[in-house]
Amino acid sequence: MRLFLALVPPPRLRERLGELADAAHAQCGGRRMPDETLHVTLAFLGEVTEKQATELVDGVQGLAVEPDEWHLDRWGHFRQPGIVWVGGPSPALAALHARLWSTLEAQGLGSRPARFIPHVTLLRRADSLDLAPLPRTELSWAYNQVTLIHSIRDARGARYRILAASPGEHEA
Ligand code: 2AM
Repeated sequence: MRLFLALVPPPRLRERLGELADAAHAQCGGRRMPDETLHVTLAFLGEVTEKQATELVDGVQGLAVEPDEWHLDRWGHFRQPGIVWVGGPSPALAALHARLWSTLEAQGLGSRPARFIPHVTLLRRADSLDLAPLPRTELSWAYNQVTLIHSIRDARGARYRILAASPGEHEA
């Protein structure tokens, strides 16, 4: 099964991100990510075995996440494959990313990426990557919980199923 670790936005922030996705879609076209799939990926694990998935569930349920706040104050893109995102640098998220990957590598799981650009993907296969006309973004994301997600791919894209979450509560 194909798994990843992510932060999942609380409902009100999800709505705000959805509004940004609408604005980006009106400007850039492409495929808008459905609201229910919006997240920031902390670690993409790819295909893992059932046994590894069980170990990951246990690990995430015992994970202590220092509460912090992430400021999403910029638009960005990845030229291939036409991804448009919102995000911004965060030493706290970079530290969480590094800590997660140290644990995952010790378990022989996944492959640590060369760099980490904290972002929420809003569009894929955008027709235009001219982001200059987009409205300013000033979102704040208070987080305290990491979620383990199963990505189930079908003809329409991917559906996400939450397998486990670290201790902590979502805000409204
Ligand atoms: P994204 O964070 O830029 O959107 C589930 O597929 C999530 O893991 C997606 O959000 C996606 O990117 C990320 N992802 C998918 N395939 C990946 C890969 N091969 N390497 C790194 N991240 C990947």
